[in-house]
Amino acid sequence: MSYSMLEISIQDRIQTIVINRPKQLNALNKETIDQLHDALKSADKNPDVRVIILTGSGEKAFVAGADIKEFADFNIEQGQELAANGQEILFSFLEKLTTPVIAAVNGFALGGGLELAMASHIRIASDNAKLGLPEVSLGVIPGYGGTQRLSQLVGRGKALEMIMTAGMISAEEAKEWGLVNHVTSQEELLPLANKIAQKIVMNSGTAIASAIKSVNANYVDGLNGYNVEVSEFGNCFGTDDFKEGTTAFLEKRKPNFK
Ligand code: CO8
Repeated sequence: MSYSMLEISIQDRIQTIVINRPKQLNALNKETIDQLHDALKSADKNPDVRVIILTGSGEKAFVAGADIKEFADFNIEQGQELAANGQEILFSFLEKLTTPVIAAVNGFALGGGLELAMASHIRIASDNAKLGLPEVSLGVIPGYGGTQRLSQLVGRGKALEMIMTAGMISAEEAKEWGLVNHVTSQEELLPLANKIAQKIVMNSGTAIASAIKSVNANYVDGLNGYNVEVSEFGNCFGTDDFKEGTTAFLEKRKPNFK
């Protein structure tokens, strides 16, 4: 697939995906969602990619939401289909990727944009970022998993306040709320994302994949996360990374994970 809405680069096993619709503040139209699905899927399958950084082009927005022009005249069935399809191919898909994804929030992260950041495994923000779920001001609700993931990240009370007021919070407030892990200047945002990614790259990819599956299991109905952890823990013992990691420790050297 060619990516007219994305810019993709790779360095030191870290792939950076830039959502590139700056004139529309990187709003997620269908094409962008399809391309993101394909790009994330390819990156996850690519053994040369160990971490993905997701960001928006320009200095103003990460993603200003789903593309409002696309769904303004939808009916009930089309609305449900839009949300279900988006959740399946992008938001839940991203959350379940076993390659870690860092969202570098470089400006507005609104509606579907904040939902995209929340589906990522780690979020960091620049100090000009504004985060919010303004959907109720448009007569809809967050439909890409926002009602669920925001409550998981900041608690039910704060989530409901943010959703019901349709307001935006600053990057600093988002950090205080636990919605982002770090806040830095716009210039330092991608270097910080890369610094975190480089630390992840040093560790075992198979163990990281098991950790993501185990943590995610806590949020899946009918799954016992402790049981998933036990099973994933056991699986690690069958990996080359486990042999390399423990051997390196015993030989007093740094591991070299393939
Ligand atoms: N969709 C489409 N176009 C957008 C969007 C968007 N979400 N956000 C901005 N744009 C466009 C504007 O229309 C404008 O285009 P044009 O120049 O052609 O008029 C351009 O980007 C620049 O925007 P502004 O001129 O408005 O820039 P400002 O600096 O004045 O304002 C804001 C910036 C505050 C970010 C403002 O653009 C804004 O409020 N945008 C909409 C934010 C929003 O409501 N986002 C939530 C959308 S709904 C959503 O995400 C639902 C997710 C779940 C859906 C599930 C399926 C139904």
